[in-house]
Amino acid sequence: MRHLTVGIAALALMTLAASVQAHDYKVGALNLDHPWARPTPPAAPVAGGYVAITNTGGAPDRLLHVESDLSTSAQVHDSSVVDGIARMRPLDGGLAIEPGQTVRLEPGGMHIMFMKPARRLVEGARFSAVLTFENAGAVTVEFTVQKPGNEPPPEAGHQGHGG
Ligand SMILES: [Cu+2]
Repeated sequence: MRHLTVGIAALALMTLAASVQAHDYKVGALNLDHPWARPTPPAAPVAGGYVAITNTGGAPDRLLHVESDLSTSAQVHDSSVVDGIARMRPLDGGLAIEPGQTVRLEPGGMHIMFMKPARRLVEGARFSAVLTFENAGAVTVEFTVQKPGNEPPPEAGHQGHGG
């Protein structure tokens, strides 16, 4: 019994250690790798959230909406640079993830935009959000607040093939 308790404590510690590094989630045929958000200045009007979503199934899926206690409204945005000016717009109809595809939400590209965040995001903090997909359903994930460029290295064998 004592041995079992120690084992569980060790497991809990290992889980804790892993949680400050990469973290990922599965829902249906989707893998969500390392949700993270940028630290924000005080009273920032928006906060950007990022995650890589891989569709391991045989049917397309789409991210329909995002809810979080961080903000009353969150949207999926696409970014583009037009005449040297970065612009973003909400993705109509959600974010499609085709079978076998990994869609990376990252700075300068598509992202989740938390509107009017209720609090400042400081490095090392976490917040949760519910991502709802058309087929896979809803999944609660934790976003880690970190500076861009601090992402853990991609797992071996998970790198893209260029393009
Ligand atoms: Cu945006």
